[in-house]
Amino acid sequence: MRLVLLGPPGSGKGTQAARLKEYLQVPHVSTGDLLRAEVAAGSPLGVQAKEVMARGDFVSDEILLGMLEDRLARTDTANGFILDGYPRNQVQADALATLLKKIGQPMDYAVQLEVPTDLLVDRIAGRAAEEGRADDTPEVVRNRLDKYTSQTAPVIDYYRQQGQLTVVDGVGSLDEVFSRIIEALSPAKEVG
Ligand code: B4P
Repeated sequence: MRLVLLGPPGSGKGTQAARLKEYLQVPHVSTGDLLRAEVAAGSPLGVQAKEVMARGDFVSDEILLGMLEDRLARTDTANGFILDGYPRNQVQADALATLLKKIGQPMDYAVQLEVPTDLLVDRIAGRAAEEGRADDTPEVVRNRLDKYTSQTAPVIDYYRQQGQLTVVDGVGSLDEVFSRIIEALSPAKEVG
């Protein structure tokens, strides 16, 4: 199964992708995690990405596409993948469509996790207290939410128009949200 998880920062994309990975037995491809690994390794790309991420801005479309192409070229994605954090704007959505066509891996679902903004802010504040991520400070979170509204939210309409969008209520316990996603995907899972 090839699945894209969409939703604002704090909507539970990474959290649910970690569970879906076990359930669907396909890798979780998080562009945020790929970038954080580059930052941790101190690679030239990581050095470039570090400041951009700390501001809550988007890293360049060109860098992201290169990273994604490399990741999806790995053999573990042969039976599918869960893509989390990409696309974040229309340029990336178009690039993804072209890439998936090129590698002959059509997307099955775009799942949007819907969560009200005040809850997103609470969740991220909780993570900030636990993990101390550089981009989880209140000011940076505001910027990330603004970027989501102006650049990522329109991508949701694009998937809706393509007939690929499934909207899932992201409010509730981790188990509740997970069950809703599985339910939304079940016809595709049965088909295989
Ligand atoms: P990401 O790593 O994608 O960060 P995110 O949007 O906050 O989502 P994440 O998956 O981590 O959080 P989740 O909602 O699961 O991106 C980080 C940065 O990388 C971006 O700002 C950007 O700079 C860069 N970047 C990444 N992709 C890019 C791209 N394509 N183009 C350009 N730049 C890119 O969880 C958040 C918190 O909520 C957690 O603490 C979790 O425990 C909690 N939570 C989740 N579900 C819950 C629930 N049901 N109830 C209560 N709490 C819950």
